[in-house]
Amino acid sequence: QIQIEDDRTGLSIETLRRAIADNLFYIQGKFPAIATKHDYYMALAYTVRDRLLHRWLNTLEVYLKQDVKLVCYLSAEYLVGPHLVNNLINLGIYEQIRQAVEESGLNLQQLINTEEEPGLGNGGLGRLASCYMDSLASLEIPAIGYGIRYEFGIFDQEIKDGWQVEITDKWLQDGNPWEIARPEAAVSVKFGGHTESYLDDQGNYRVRWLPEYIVKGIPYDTPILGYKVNTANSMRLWTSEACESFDFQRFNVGDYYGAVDRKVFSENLTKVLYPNDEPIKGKELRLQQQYFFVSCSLQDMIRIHLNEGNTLDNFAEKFAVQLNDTHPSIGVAELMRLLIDVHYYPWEKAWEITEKTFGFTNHTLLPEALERWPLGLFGHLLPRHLEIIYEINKRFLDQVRLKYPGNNEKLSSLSLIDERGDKYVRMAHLACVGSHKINGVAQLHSELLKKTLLKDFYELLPEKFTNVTNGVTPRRWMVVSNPELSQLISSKIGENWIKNLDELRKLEGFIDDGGFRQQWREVKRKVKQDLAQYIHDKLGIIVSPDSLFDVQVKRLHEYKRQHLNVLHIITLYNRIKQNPNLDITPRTFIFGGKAAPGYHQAKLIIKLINSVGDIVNHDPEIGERLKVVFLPDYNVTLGQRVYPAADLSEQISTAGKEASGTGNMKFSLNGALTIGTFDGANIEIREEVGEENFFLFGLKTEEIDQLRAQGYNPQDYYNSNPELKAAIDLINSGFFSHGDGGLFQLLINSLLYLDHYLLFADYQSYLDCQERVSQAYKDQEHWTRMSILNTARMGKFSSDRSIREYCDKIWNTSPVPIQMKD
Ligand code: 26Q
Repeated sequence: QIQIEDDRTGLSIETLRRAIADNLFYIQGKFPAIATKHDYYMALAYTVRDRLLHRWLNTLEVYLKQDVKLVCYLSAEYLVGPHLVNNLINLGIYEQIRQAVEESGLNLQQLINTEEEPGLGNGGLGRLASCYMDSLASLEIPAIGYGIRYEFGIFDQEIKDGWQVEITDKWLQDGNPWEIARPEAAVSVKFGGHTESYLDDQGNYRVRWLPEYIVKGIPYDTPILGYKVNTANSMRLWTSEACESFDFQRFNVGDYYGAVDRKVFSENLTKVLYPNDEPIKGKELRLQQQYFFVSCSLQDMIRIHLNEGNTLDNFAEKFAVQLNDTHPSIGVAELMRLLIDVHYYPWEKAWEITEKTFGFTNHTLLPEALERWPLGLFGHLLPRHLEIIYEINKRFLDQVRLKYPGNNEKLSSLSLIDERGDKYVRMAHLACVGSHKINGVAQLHSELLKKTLLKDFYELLPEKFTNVTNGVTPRRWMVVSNPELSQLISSKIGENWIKNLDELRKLEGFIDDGGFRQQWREVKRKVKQDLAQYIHDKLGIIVSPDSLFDVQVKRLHEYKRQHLNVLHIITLYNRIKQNPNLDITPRTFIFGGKAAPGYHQAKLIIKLINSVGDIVNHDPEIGERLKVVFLPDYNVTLGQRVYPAADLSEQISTAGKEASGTGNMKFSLNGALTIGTFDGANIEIREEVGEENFFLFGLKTEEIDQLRAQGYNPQDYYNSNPELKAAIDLINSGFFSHGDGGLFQLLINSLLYLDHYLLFADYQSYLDCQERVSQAYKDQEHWTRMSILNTARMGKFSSDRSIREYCDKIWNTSPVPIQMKD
């Protein structure tokens, strides 16, 4: 019998080759002689998408028919990373496609590198959302990831004269083959105006909201395929458009400009991602974005639910809605509004549904990072929601009064409204009251939440609190990004570790095998060589793959202390200058990360890194011993190059400041050792890999509290530590800034006189620890053992484990396997 493969689903090399040629012709409208790399990328992307669509539609059909419980992840950010290579891996067709592409005379890696990554997030929180989408699909959990389709994502970073320059991210300009618009599922979102009450036919008291304007939300769906399963969930991102009903011809005769203003407003709503990874004060557009995508998403859920013939009575049994930080927390008031004003539920019933529906994940301990909105702004934009929040607050504070009679302190500290000065709506309080579970993102973080930031809530509602330690997907962060190491691992223990990361433990059985350790080192050297090549191509800096690659990549923030790392570099520099024959372990210091455009201190740290690099890299006396590299435009794609090549992972935040960190997990998974503080998930990583395989330094949270209570004076450290003083003085002298001693003054003064993040207090401990690292690196056999053990013991930090915990502790959902029909 002759089998003819379908061009859209077939997997033979010949069929794939033909499909690519076909798409080039019929979708890109090109023939090979005039096709660009990008044309070929698109042709290939559509070829892969066809093979995915099959699974996607099947999945949606099963969800519909079986009326399953859906996890709805609400996140203002997704840092997806490139789709093509991830889909090839998850479909299990990388090898076939590679051959088909090669038979077409092309290079797969080149085409993969052509993809513009969707940068729809700032950093950790957005990337976590994408790791969770991968795990949800891989674990066959029905889910939708709701968010915003920003036309411009996180800016592209260039470095000019050592300074960060921001460039608009035009990720959509060449088209996006991975999304499908669903204009038929558009919804309307109201803003502004006022409310009025009325009595309905039965004499019930009702409220209606008469908005000032209405915006249309159009969903764009992107399939998120699980690893070697048939489940493909959707990421549904909303774009705003002007509403036809506000068409200027019909409604605004004579007010042409006013009508155009409204159209421009509507189209601006989802234009750009705010490039800040902490709240910005009073930016109305940001609140508009948050409300817009949350309202679209909740309306979408309700439509899906009612379409399946349900009533909203069992909404909470069919939807588990997770709030990724407070950014979507307006959802609590919005679901109440939809239930009460639109679907006529009584308050009590609506509240019961709402509280059961939502879960809230907190990602910070910094009080200044708590989202609050000025009452005036809030009430102007969302008048009905403010009324609802007042009512929620009134009922909540009644409960508080019962528990703490006569305690006004408690009332004021728990209230949803901050009334200590200017008035604000406290979004974290709204999220806490409106959710049945509240979780932190690492053990320490969840404990500190209960003791500090949300102490009063914990006392009142202890049963709501839980922890789910973050995780990362081993598909993107190992199989996709480090194929060499993945293959070595699979050659020893098979491929099951990719789905069940705990199986990496089996590597411990090979630890005494010198041949295996040799192979491990060879892989590490090869990926270091690749990164060295990249550094040379991009920056013209020559670095040796035999030096210790000491890496810190993450957003720039004072609490993350990139400048502590710089103080170490300068100290080593000074030591060599004092003793030119010093025998030290050669190091390549690699930095990467973006600073929020308005965060001057962070931008100054970037300049400092580059300035120190300029001097150190060109000093003949230093030679090959120290190199400093700042990689511009750190993003997911670049992360995929960097994590595999690291020997040492810098996780040096002030204890108690980093909620979890997730880069720390990616490094360790790829066999880097960590130098880190007692902070976030570092603690759990150390617990897993063993303290002898982790370089711990610095003050712990309680010690920091004590020190602060005594009165911390950074100058004591400066005056009593000659090496610290020398490093600071050298910066101040203008040595790194062509004699301009003032350039870094703001940074230096903030250390000398305030040092909020205790760099000086941790400096000596950090230096001593780095010395232990250097010594350890000299014994390559021992270092390799530690490296292997780091990888072998990372099982816990798979996002699959995190998602299972969310399913059990918070969402009450279980897998729904998808069978393929022919
Ligand atoms: C809020 C309001 C207005 C404008 C911006 C924001 C905003 C945007 C992004 C506030 C915070 C963020 C991002 C926060 C973030 O990335 N937090 C990190 O989350 C990771 C995942 O849990 C943790 O590992 C990190 O420790 C935490 O810093």
